[in-house]
Amino acid sequence: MIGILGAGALGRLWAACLPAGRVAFIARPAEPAGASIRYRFRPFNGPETDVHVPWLTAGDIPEVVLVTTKAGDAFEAIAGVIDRFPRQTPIVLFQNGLGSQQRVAARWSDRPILAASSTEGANRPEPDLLVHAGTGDTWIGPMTESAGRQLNPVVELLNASGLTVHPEQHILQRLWQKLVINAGINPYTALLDCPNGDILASSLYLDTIDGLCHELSELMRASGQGKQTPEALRQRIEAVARKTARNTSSMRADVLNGRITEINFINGYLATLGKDLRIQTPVNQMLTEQVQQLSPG
Ligand code: NAD
Ligand code: KPL
Repeated sequence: MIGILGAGALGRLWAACLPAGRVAFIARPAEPAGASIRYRFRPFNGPETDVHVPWLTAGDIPEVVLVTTKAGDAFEAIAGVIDRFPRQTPIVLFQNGLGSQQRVAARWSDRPILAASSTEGANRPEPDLLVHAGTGDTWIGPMTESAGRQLNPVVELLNASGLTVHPEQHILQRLWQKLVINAGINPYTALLDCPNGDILASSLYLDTIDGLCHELSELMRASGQGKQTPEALRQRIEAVARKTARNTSSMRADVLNGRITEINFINGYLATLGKDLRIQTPVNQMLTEQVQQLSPG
């Protein structure tokens, strides 16, 4: 059995793609685990299907736990249920950004904690409909020492989904690469309330992107992520903004739906890291504060 903690868009995507009967959602401690969760699944290609996913029962021991909450919820969600699972159960963190993964790995350093970086796209235009909006790749790698031994078995289990899953020994590097893209696109789309491609002609973006890329370059160098020039980072951000030009970013979608954004784990993480490393991060700080004002909490 594969346990999924967080029955939102990404959790429902994995539950729909993994073989039926092999998956269960994990309820919050105080939540009565009633009837199964039912929803319609619209795959990227092919007809819609109905999906029923049961709740994990007290006697079920999952082979692996996928954590698919938002970054700000992951630590508390895991803390609420982790004592139910044996010490050797691998736990895979699917959160965007950085900060939450390191916090979980530091707290449960004796457990096999892995992190995933995924470019799959899933959303729920209606509560009972899950749309696989874009296919991508998922890289999984170890965050704690004991996770190294579990990497290949976990990747093999998840490959049964038909989604593309790769082992990645240097998962932090992979998460940093995605962080750069999210830091350079998401806050602008949220502040300007526009699709990804439209940020490129805006004065907010044009006035601040070189400063942001300079901060990113300095932070990466000081964090052991190698030397990447601000110009190269800007090119990568702009290539993704053009490729996903008509997309609504996850941060803009969160703001439009009145949800808390993941800004504290994207530009907010970078601003905090800058303070720790004594690197000035005025653009990350400004973007974080402005996006924080757009969402609740
Ligand atoms: P979501 O808001 O749709 O789903 C999160 C779910 O977690 C919600 O159903 C929420 O009720 C649940 N949750 C919160 N606290 C919980 C707790 N204590 N116990 C159990 N469940 C709890 O978010 P999402 O779009 O599925 O994204 C989840 C994470 O995956 C985010 O960090 C996101 O950035 C990342 N991600 C999402 C996608 C995607 O396509 N949706 C792709 C890549 C990465
Ligand atoms: O990952 C994304 C997000 O929206 O969070 C990008 C790459 C910006 C695509 O929309």
